[in-house]
Amino acid sequence: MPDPHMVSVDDLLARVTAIFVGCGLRPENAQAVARVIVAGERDNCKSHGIYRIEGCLRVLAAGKVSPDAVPALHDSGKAVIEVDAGGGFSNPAFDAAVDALATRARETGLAALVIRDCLHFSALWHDVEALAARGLASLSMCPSYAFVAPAGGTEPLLGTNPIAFGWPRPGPQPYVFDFATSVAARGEIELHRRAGQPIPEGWAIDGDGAPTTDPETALAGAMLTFGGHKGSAISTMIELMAGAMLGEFMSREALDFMGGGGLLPRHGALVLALDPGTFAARSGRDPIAEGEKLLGAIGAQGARLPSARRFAAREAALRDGIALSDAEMAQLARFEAQ
Ligand code: NDP
Ligand code: PYC
Repeated sequence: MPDPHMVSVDDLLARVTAIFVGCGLRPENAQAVARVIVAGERDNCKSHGIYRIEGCLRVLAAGKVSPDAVPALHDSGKAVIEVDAGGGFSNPAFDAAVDALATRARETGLAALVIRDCLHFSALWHDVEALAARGLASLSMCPSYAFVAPAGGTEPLLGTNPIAFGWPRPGPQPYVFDFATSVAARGEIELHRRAGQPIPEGWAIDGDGAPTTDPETALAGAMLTFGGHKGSAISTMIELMAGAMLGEFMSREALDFMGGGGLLPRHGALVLALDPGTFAARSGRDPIAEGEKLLGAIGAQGARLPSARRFAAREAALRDGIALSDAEMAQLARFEAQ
């Protein structure tokens, strides 16, 4: 990047929060959405960083998200806790429920959070990191829009359906992986399109089912699942668990409801939280220490752990600031002037 502009994490957070407040979001909602976007930029996850502001503003302008939704927590004392996002963004709903979820998981060993009726655009590592910081293992997943063909098919039917896993470790950096079940997130293809760059082979097919490296053709055709039939099955599981099982939209329905993929998708999300201490209690072994043996052995082979790149980017950003290009600075200024 030629001569990037260095912006501190706190300054970027203040600016992005102000953009959303200026667009009418309730301050708590603006803060929650800005936090996850700035965290993405800080960790150099460009596909879910400040590039997402535009999509959030578009859905706000279209009146398809409730700016002042107040998340409503429904806790009947059972293992499953629900939070109704009320047609608002998912992030404030998660923030409103995470402590209740963690408390229930510690009480019972295993608890689930159902997020209902939310606009979802964000990376999921944010959720599982929050639970790892509370000493819990977790899985987070949600459907998306039907942009992805099932393995062996050619028509978009599944979402890019992300799944994230978090495992607590001694120290501030948990074990976390987080990925789309498509080969790449749709945001990555969109960023290639904007940069005028071809996408790698194997990411997508055109309308006739032929492989394509043209981002425009890929966005109009169908994306492919990672790992062929294996990613296809995991993506299907996410449709069933975080869509059908919750009584919320699956990716096909989300696309039909919004009348196309131009706006952020509205659906539900599922977060499972597990207390390792409860599961291991009768074994007499310390699950975190046992986990460290494996994670250490992976590192000893010279293999990197998922999120290691992200944590390194985070450290650099907290120390030196976030590097933004001229185009990104200009875009921020445009949003601020709106
Ligand atoms: P990536 O392929 O960029 O990364 C997937 C995971 O693999 C990350 O945890 C990454 O860690 C890790 N990883 C990458 N390379 C290696 C390696 N060589 N060795 C070990 N680990 C590695 O993710 P995707 O493009 O699939 O997804 C990007 C984001 O998009 C996710 O955060 C996801 O939640 C989000 N998303 C959200 C959707 C939604 O509906 N809200 C839909 C689809 C995606 P690291 O980051 O450190 O490289
Ligand atoms: O990048 O695939 C994606 C995506 C869809 C919804 C949010 N992110």
